[in-house]
Amino acid sequence: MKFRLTLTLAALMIAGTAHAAPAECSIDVEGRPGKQFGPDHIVVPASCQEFTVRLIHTGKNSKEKAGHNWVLTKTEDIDAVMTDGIQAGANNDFLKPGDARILAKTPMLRGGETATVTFPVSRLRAGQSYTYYCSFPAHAQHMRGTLVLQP
Ligand SMILES: [Cu+2]
Repeated sequence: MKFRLTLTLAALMIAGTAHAAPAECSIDVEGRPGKQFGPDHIVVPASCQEFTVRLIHTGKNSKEKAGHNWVLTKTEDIDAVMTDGIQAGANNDFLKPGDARILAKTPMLRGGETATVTFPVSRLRAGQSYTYYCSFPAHAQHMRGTLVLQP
């Protein structure tokens, strides 16, 4: 009886694994105290249909004091997106509403919060440099990373 139960549990665990999203099509990104993203480089496999980023704010501050989000743009767009975002203000998470240059984004989080964003990989092109950053004022200088599509 005990042996059979063990087998059943093992089968359930295998079934659970099979239903989970492929690990390489998702990644956890930590927004850390000291305005750091970990990791600061992401490689998206072209074999993925969609890619999911789970942002974890590992700090303790409020959203107003030191919020973190994860915003993806082409590297050449980031300066203009940031300039427009600062003008859009805190009510818009420092992002211009409807900005088509923003390829993916999470909400602004406070310490301890987690958010997930999933975007179609067809949005990315091989050979194009992408940058992700936190749009909270004065965070982006340090709080940014690069993303590429792996052909
Ligand atoms: Cu931040």
